[in-house]
Amino acid sequence: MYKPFVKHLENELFNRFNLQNRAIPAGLELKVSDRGRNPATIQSWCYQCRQLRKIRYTYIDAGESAQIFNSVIYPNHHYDLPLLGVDFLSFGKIKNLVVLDFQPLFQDDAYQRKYIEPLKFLHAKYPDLAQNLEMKFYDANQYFSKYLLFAKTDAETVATRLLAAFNDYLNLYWQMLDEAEPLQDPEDIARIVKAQKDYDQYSAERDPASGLFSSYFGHEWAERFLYGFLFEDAVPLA
Ligand code: BLA
Repeated sequence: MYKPFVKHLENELFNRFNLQNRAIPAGLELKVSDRGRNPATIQSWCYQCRQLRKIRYTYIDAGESAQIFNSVIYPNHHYDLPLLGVDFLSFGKIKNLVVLDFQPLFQDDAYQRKYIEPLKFLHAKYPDLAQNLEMKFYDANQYFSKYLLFAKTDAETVATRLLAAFNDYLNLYWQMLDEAEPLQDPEDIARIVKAQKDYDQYSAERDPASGLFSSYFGHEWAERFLYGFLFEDAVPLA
């Protein structure tokens, strides 16, 4: 269901950047579940390039029961840009949840004006994908923007509307990256290192997928996947 989105992201990345593989810890890049009736596979890809220090995406294919495409793009530490976050989920073709955002590292006004306000017109362009839903797992005011796309929708909308929105958000993101001025001051760079690390910590601790990973692939694998790959700069709680 979301495989065309993976293809689209890959085409964009390979056409625009000089990608190098970024290692995924052994055993985490591909896993097939031996539990339950439907086989589930989870596969991940990870790259880096001069501008982007970590580009990761993951696809869970559990046939009819679940299709999930999740991705985060982390800019290099000398850019204070938001992270690009993608979470497209379908359960049983009935429940479809799509989230797409420029995930802000900071919430101050200057940052919002620079990196979030430019999203306003895209957000307005896709009202069917911007539903102002309440968040249960995350704090909407922490690492999300007010112009995120966040919708519970139907397969028809996913098939007909989401690719255009995805393409628009990606293009704006590439444009911001192109125009970004690299930070020079080591203190400014250290602030980004910390902000990206804090994002990983926050996300690892709250990830609503943790139970799903455990149920398909086991608790131990799930913890390694969360702390060893998805949010590798997070430290597991004792
Ligand atoms: C929700 N994301 C979810 C849910 C799951 C995942 C299972 C709960 C769906 C439900 O309501 O039943 C799945 N999250 C994943 C997967 C991975 C993951 C498979 O990290 C990793 C492979 N989540 C993100 C990113 C964004 C994001 C990058 O990982 C940003 C766009 C958003 N996911 C997001 C939001 C919700 C969600 C906002 C709703 C959570 C809430 O209500 O608080």
